[in-house]
Amino acid sequence: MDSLTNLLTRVLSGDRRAVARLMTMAENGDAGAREAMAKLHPHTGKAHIVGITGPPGSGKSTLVDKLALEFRRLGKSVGIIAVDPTSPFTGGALLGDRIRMNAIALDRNVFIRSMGSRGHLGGLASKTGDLVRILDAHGKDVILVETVGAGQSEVEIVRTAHTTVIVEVPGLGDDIQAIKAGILEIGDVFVVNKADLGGADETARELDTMLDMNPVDTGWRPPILQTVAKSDTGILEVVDAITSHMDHLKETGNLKDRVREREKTNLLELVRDRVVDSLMENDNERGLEDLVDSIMKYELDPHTAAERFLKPIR
Ligand SMILES: Nc1nc2c(ncn2[C@@H]2O[C@H](COP(=O)(O)OP(=O)(O)O)[C@@H](O)[C@H]2O)c(=O)[nH]1
Ligand SMILES: [Mg+2]
Repeated sequence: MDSLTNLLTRVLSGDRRAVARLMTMAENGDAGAREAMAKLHPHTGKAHIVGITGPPGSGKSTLVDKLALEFRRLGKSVGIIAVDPTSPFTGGALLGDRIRMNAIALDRNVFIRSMGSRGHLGGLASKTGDLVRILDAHGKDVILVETVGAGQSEVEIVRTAHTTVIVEVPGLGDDIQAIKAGILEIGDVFVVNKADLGGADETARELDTMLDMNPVDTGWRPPILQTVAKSDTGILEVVDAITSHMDHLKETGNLKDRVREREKTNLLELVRDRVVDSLMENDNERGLEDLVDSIMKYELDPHTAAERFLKPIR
């Protein structure tokens, strides 16, 4: 048995160290990782993938921690992937998350992985997707993916989920309009965390009004729940809502559409990454810089520059 097959066998039989190792390979874009991911594919598709997003400091990690405990109580195994765009670290637990998630870090049925996104020039969503697939094949029932709801890549990550939970905090006031613009459409469950701070009812009402203005045709009206993640209040309701959403997806047949959409997005991102990678090979980095120079000197417009850059593969 070669070492890659051996690694895969270990991942599939629940060996945590093998999982960590394969994740590092996948994050580094290791050649062996691609082959391994291909062999893993038939073993995926069983997990319920849940995206958790919201502004920094809204309590996502705290909530994820509590959700994981609740899912464990229900007998489900849990995978957690925390994508932190502010962190330069990759391939290991961030100190903060490691401390915060200590309660569940000792549970062998929970696997936690943190991922910094700096240094991933694009490709973050597909790399997160690889980690999710590894945990899926590894046999985790529920996979919680935490990401800061800010940029485009975060939205893309969340789109890889079956169920998306949007975490907000009370007292957003006028800001709520701006934040909600792109977030409303992707939220399946809304959580107003830090309800202990007061003003949660009002924030929940505002969200409710905005959801009314954005009617969905899927037949799922996203519930708006209030939690105090810090002290375990309202967690069970969030778990129930997440589970109900999956039930709804299955009953309506929307699950297949979602998965299909996800695979399509993922495939396109992989293609995009490969195209860019192959264009950057053979010292073409220099060519890129030259084109940028030309744009800045108004000798070339961006579209023409893009056309020239693409020439080697046209
Ligand atoms: N008052 C209050 N603080 C909370 C609650 N949940 C989390 N926090 C605190 O908010 C801070 C940020 O939490 P964290 O989970 O790291 O937020 P994240 O950046 O969204 O992952 C921490 O100090 C938490 O202890 C809550 O329900 N109420
Ligand atoms: Mg966090």
